[in-house]
Amino acid sequence: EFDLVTFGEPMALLLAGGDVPLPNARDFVLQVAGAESNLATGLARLGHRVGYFGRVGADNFGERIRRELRAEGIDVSALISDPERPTGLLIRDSPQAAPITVEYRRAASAATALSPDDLPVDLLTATRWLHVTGITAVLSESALAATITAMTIAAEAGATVSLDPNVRLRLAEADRWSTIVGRLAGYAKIILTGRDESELISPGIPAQRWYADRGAEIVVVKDGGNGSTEYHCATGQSVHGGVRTVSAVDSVGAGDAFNTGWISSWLSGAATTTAADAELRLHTGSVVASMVVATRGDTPGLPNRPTLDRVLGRGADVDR
Ligand code: KDG
Repeated sequence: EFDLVTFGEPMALLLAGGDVPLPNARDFVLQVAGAESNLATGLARLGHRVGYFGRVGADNFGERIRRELRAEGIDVSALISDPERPTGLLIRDSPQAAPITVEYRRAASAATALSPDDLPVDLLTATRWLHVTGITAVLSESALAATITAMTIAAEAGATVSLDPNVRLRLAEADRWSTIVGRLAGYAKIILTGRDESELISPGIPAQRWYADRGAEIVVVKDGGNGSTEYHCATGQSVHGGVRTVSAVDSVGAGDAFNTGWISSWLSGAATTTAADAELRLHTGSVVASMVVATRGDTPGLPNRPTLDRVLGRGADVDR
């Protein structure tokens, strides 16, 4: 019934307006953030059937997140509203002449209480694909247990399971990330990771080797402006993809956008380890990422299907 199911902590994002650094910001734009909800949004916009669950507070931001995700066409029937804990909050800027600053207000948030009891087994057993990130697993012991249980249920029901570590050092130290991602990796067939975070997770060991040792079949390493490389563990072959260069205004969300294009490509038929399929997946990932970094916020740049098709050269430059 679903092309992809994913889960995590959806947050209200207060994004400082314009080029202003956070302490000077006077106006903020409200958006929805969260690595997994970004992926859910991206895939739903591309026409895939998507289910998303997790926890928000029974509060105003929680209501807003639920409405926004539902409006994207995502099934949020299993998203829990917690009357006792607040919705997670992310506050950040996107200045053009300084590094981005992120502040979290997510300690003891609703999502930290995620537990195996919250898992919607009906969704997890009715999906072609389950995507998880390390972020959810580092939120709490119960969220880690929920993540592993969800991966097990979906894999047993025949879903392809993918993992993006998505290391955020604000949430845990590198050692803890390495331990937790190592545990999750044993349940995932496909790894979508960033080059920098791989150096934190497996210092001195190439990501493709570290994850292959833990059972991965495909490891995709995203390396920003240097492009991305897909490693096929069984054969030792790799395929490199370039980047689509645009003038970037906000790099946050690039990884989720890449995953959106890569996974969408697979779900739409490019699902083998041939070089042609790998090239199409990497190219689609880089195109979606380029569209997101050219806009402020995590999701406003995520395209719908006709727009993506045109950027991929399957339509007119101008739709008029
Ligand atoms: O991947 C983009 C994310 O960094 C953002 O949406 C927030 O999930 C998030 C996090 O935990 O930092």
